[in-house]
Amino acid sequence: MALVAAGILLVAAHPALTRTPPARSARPAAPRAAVRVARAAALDPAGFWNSATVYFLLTDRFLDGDTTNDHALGRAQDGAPYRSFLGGDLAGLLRKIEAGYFDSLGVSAIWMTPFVEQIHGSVDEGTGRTYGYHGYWTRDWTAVDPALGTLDELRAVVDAAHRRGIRVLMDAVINHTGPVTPQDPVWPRDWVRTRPRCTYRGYSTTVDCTLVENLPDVLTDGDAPVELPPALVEKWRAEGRLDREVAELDTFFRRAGYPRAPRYYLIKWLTDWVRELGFDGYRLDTAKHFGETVSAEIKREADRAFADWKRAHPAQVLDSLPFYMVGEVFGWAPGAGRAYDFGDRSVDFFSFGYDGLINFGFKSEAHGSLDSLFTRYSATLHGGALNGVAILNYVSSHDDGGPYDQERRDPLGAGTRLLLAPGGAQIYYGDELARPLRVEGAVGDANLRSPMNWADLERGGRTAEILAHWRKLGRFRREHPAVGAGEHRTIQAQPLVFSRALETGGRVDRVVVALDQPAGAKVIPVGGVFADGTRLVDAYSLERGSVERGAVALTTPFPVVLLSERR
Ligand SMILES: [Ca+2]
Ligand SMILES: [Ca+2]
Repeated sequence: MALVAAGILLVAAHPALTRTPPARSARPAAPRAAVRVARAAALDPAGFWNSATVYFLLTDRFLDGDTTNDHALGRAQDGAPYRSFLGGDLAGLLRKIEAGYFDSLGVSAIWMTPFVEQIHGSVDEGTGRTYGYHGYWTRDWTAVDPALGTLDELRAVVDAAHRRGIRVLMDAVINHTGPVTPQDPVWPRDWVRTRPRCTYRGYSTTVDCTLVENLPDVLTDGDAPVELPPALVEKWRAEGRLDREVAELDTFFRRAGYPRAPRYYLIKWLTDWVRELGFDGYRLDTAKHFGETVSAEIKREADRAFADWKRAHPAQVLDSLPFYMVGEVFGWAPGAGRAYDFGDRSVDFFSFGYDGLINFGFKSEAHGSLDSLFTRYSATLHGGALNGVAILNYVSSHDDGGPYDQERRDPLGAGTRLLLAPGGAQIYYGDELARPLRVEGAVGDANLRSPMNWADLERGGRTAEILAHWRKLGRFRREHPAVGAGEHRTIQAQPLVFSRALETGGRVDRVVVALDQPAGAKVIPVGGVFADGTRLVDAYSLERGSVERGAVALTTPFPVVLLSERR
């Protein structure tokens, strides 16, 4: 929340990436073995996540798989347009996982909005009556919101994704509780501050304050012990689980030795989901609004929880990739290097538990020259300021009022830019179907959160063509980790032809991509990446060709060519 401001196991398990550094550049061609996947090899987290495609969805807006939970907790659909719970749920998400929707897009990980129990009431922050359909207004960190489904359904989602080699990222909120409403009492004064409001002029006015009016800020900085909030005690007693929750907390504090300060309760509750269900990582919400040392603590406990889950579920462990943490440092972009500048203080979040950060610059930078953008990103990720860490690019998101293409004028170009850029790619649900980002009646961020336009896809036509484009690119990314994690080299500037190469345990994954090509016959220079005589396949058209005199001639109706060695 930012108020301000593998694949299928047998055939497409994610290519293993070892710690071997990527090739500095494409080498002169020589006979070489086909790049094949070895799941068991040690994985380099930055390489994995820079090559990953993360699918981000608002569970409430994705698919309604069970209409019986649509009015859970007595919440009415009486909010402002697109500001009530609208029915989407875990059952719907499960259905799409099992239908292979994510596999067909080459998705490596699903990031769903927070599933924990939200405030029961609603508030108006100036954009109309709003419910916690988005998941960022927690009431109870230990329960699944019944509008989204049950604990069993959540477990089924994670298990089903894992069976397909798809990881699941939990969206974790520690900065604030939900707003106060007539049905949702404020947490005790030793748990939260309710003022001042952040003014975002420096570090303290970004951290030690409430993001907006009536969004209590958890006291994540102090070490003073606090008791459980009475409202939670009453709730858990009514649910018959008070004794168990209290005993678990006692065990946690005894083992860890932490003071009973608010943040450690939250860390216990957040990491329990990892320990119980096997989430593969966190997307940490509002990362710049609580002290960075807190994220390091979260990571330490999450690592422990993930190891516990793996020990208890050996048959479900995908591989040795460690727990992943990607942060929402709103406004950070790779051009800034590792640090985020608060004005009066600069913080290197990568040094505090984050393996990756969301890239808030891509959606603007993608309007410029792709040659320049790709070259710049590759240079910073390979030997530059961001060597060894991950970035997550996006063209639209739930919070970004200035997406790459709000009118969806160029959904194919958006896919090309996002899925071929160096770094991780975040597909925001519906990017691949040109889901409208401006909807009748919606105000502010509600425009970005319209229900998934499955009906457009069922009608076929243009929407199906757009999806086909995203699928080809997404599967190419999954098949070739060099696309996101390899080193970029421009072969020809106009029209753009480039290569990516990634060395993994002595083997090299190489691709050549050509954009803006004419329909019909085309000749693609491969710049010595592939030797003369090498047999290539274009993953976009499935046309085949061989390299002759440093180029391959193809006839395809498409402007995009995605070349790799034929196996
Ligand atoms: Ca439902
Ligand atoms: Ca804060």
